[in-house]
Amino acid sequence: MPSSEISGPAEAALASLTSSQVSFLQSLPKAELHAHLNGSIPISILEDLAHEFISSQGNALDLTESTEMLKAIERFKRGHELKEILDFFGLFPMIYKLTSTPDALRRVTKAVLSDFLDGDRPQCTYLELRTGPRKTDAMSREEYMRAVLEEVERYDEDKVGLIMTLDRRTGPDFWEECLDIALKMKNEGRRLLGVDLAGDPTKSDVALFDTFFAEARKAGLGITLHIAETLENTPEETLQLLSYRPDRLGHATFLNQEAMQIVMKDNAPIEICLTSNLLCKTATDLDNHHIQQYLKCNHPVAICTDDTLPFRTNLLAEYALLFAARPLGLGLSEDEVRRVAEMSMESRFVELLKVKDTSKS
Ligand code: 6MZ
Repeated sequence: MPSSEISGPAEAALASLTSSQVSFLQSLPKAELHAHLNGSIPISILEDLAHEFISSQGNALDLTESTEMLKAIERFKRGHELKEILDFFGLFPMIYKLTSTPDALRRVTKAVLSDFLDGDRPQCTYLELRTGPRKTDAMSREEYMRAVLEEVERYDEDKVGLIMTLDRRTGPDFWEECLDIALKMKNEGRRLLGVDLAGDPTKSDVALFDTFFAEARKAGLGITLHIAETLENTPEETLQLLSYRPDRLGHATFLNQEAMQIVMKDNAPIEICLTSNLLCKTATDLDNHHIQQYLKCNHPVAICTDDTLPFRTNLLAEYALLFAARPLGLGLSEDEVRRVAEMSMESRFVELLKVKDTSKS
């Protein structure tokens, strides 16, 4: 993503760095491990899809819908003002309208992969992209996964892998279908590395998913879970999620002491999304961001973007938030930033599952 497309705190941090500091950040091998496909679509591609959608409507054109769509694109360009995290989930129905055919899905997957991995200055060395299999009028959930995997597998396996996301708002019917698809993909040797639980953090009873995660683990898939993302996530829910023995954790913003002790003991890396947390207001500022407590005790973290489209950021700019002097950034030294980047590479599922395999034998 060209830096002109970013805005907000990460852009300010990046703009404050000297060109040699930016080159240093660019030179670091780093892994992006928490990026949602439909939240990472380059704005130009989304805009093209919107125009094509509108012109394909012909006489059936719904003027209100098309106006709303174009207004939403303009808001994406300006950067969204979110009052709270729940506003964020309302952004997706419009995006989903534009990525509901296999062709459109392939096109956005290709663009997202290219945005992270291609060009003179790729955002990352390695990418684990995640997405939830969506059933539409034009494709089944299995066709959805196959379309995304096809694009992922155009790259070498030391560049990119896929994670299947389950939406918390669903239940057994949904996860049973997803489990079948995941096991089929795994048996076929496709590049599905792991599974995730995401979506509106205030919804659902996470105990509904225990069999899904047990079966996924048995099949050799990695597990990452969005956990304790908001204050509304109860300590009981957090402990239930930790009982699935996740290999990594997404956000882990509001862990109480008991949960923190388990996380430290299991040494599960934390996927940290600084701009996402600031804009969704689950962190008030960088000084009070939960990354501080993990860095203090040298607990593994991986810096990630979450959703570059609504959060107007990129991975380089997220690293700038670590490196820039206070108050724009956390003011970490070169050695500290280098170590954080190394931790991201060590937190790839391929590495974590290797370690677990060795410790079993
Ligand atoms: C929880 C999130 C998220 O799967 O359609 N998603 N879930 N917390 C977040 N951080 C603020 N960011 C994205 O990607 C979009 C979907 O990912 C989940 C939401 O369910 C969103 O609908 P895919 O590719």
